Amino acid sequence: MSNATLYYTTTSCGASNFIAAHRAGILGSKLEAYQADIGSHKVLTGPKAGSDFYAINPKGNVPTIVLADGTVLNENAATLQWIADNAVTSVGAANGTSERYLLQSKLSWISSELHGTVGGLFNPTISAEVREFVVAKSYQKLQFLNDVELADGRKFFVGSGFTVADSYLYIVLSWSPYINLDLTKFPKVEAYFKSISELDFVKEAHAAMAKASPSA
Ligand SMILES: N[C@@H](CCC(=O)N[C@@H](CS)C(=O)NCC(=O)O)C(=O)O
Repeated sequence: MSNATLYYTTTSCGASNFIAAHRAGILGSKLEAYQADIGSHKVLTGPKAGSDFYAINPKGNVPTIVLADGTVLNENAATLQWIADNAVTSVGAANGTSERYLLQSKLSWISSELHGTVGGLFNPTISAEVREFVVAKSYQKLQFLNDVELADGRKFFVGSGFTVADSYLYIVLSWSPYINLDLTKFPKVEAYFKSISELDFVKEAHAAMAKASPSA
């Protein structure tokens, strides 16, 4: 059976799947990874380079994982769990455990509450009034992260080791400077972000994505 294929970009939420798959030890074995351009909606690298990304994923977004049986999987909460279930090095608790349900819950929170809110700030056409509303809502989410989820200074979002929830949360937080969100207001969140960004395998994954870019 052929491998599954991940489509991602180097800075979007798709990158969290690359980082997780790199940590999981499945890139080039169970999962091939190719870049897509989510502006032009073209595939950038790999055997389908130059082709219409909508033909692969009608939503046109990343992450997209095309499974070996042809199933097209989207949505971080699902794609990241596929990576966790196919990992060689663990990036998530086993199915059926309380910790796994917690992982699902946190992935859903990142996707629907945090990513779903801050993502709106990438839109250059929003009015100042709308922007103010979205920034306030984003800060509410980050405050919760700071005061509740990460209040004890934990290094990882779920359990005692790095999971797919960390790769996703880390990437969403990494957008802050580009959308003018001030993470220094949230010291626990800032410390968490710094600590994940300094992990060797996270740095390696960024280097591998840069190397795989067409401009490299
Ligand atoms: N609901 C999706 C959102 C995925 C998403 O927003 N992907 C962005 C990059 S972070 C994208 O590909 N945008 C381009 C597009 O939608 O055309 C999830 O939770 O995974």
